[in-house]
Amino acid sequence: MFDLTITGGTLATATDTFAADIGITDGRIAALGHGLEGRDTIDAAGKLVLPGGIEAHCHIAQESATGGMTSDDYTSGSISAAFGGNSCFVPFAAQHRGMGVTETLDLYDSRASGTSVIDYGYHLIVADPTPTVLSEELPAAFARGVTSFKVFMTYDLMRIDDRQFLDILTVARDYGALTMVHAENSGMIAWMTERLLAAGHSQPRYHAVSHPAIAEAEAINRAIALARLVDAPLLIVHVSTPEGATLVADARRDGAKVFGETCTQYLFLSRDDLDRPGMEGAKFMCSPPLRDEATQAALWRHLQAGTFSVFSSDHAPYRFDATGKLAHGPEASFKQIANGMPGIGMRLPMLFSEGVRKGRITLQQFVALSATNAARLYGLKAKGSLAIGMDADIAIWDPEETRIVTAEMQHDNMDYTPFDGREVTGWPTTVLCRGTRVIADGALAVEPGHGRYVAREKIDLTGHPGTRVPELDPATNFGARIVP
Ligand code: DUC
Ligand code: ZN
Ligand code: ZN
Repeated sequence: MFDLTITGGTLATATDTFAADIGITDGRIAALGHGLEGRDTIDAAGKLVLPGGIEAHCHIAQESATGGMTSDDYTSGSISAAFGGNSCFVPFAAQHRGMGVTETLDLYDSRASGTSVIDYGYHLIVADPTPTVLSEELPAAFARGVTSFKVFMTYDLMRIDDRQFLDILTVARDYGALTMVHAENSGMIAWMTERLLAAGHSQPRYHAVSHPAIAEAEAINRAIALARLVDAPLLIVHVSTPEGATLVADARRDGAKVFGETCTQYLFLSRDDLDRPGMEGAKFMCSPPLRDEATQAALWRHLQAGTFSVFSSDHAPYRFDATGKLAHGPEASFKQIANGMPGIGMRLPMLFSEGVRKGRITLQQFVALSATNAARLYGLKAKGSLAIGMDADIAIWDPEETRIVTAEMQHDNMDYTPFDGREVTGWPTTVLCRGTRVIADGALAVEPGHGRYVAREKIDLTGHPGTRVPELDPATNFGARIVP
């Protein structure tokens, strides 16, 4: 007799689809089989039973370098994520210059502890890689289960230079952590911005012009070269251009430990959205910016072909009011408007509806992109699949339910959704985190605090042989030993 059974559903993993019941005991999957009995039962007849989603790129209770705070905290952010089919998320803990890394993680612990409805971890943003950070605090972060570090190649208050980037890549490599990078060329963006503003082009639409595609391609190319120099794993986050995606695909084909992520908005929105009347376009400002429809099609092809290991929302919620997008008033220039848009609750419904339902990707690809790949890449060993012994993190989907997207159905602390008015088919109706219903038949069923911090493990690089440059190969560098 199990604590809970989920019966009669169609299960899907990243490799298979099959009919089975699930038996859950002590929050873990204890059996997959037929005729299982439990003290409690969820009837999943006619439903898809999938691994709970893992949202691996979102900004929650995070202040930007200029002081603006995201509108979602770990309660509203996690609730919105859960309604969107997720049972775990990994927001960022952002170090700002002058802060220590341990201090940063303690701060985020104080924000997240006891407030989330789903399990969580953090990626660390490293903006100030001092010698102490590199030699003591990053290893200490790794030891407490923070096994991925994001760096920025742009933004004056956040960016690191190439040499600092190499330092972080090397420390991360040595500990088994993954470096993530926001790859855009800072100088190109600053140069374009200055000239656009001087010419009076300050409206939201010019945000896209100020971040040209070539700025992303240049930075991705450089980031990959830096990672290859020291044979370190690297994930390029929020890839928004075919040029960038091709660089990722080429590096992967060469054996480099390079991974790519794209996000909902780059598949479904375009720079035309930035051209909406008045300041409406500000709702669609994110970095890298939205591109065009040919880009959307190319990114879909890369998603289909496996270039992207991770598909995320990049939920960066700033309300369309003076607390967020309009903090510098209704006449603010694109340079003053907070970058980012909400979408933590829409990532999976959009991908399911437009991807699986429309035959662009298989259900297996959907599961891989929604949970399994992120679990493997980010060291969430007990999550991301339906297998005996794993956490019973499960999303039960009604594949036929059709909804029209509204801001109200998001459950976040936002006043808009960029996907307003879209019709989606397929919706997660019940979501479990460690065997407990977080969402039960469309309603929130736990208190904040159900979610626990998950200490993550080192990255699994099986199947990624890496590359070695001759100058760092003891066989061809006259024996110099710079990198072990
Ligand atoms: N990078 C992100 O990852 N999200 C929001 C804005 C940004 O620059
Ligand atoms: Zn970024
Ligand atoms: Zn982001």
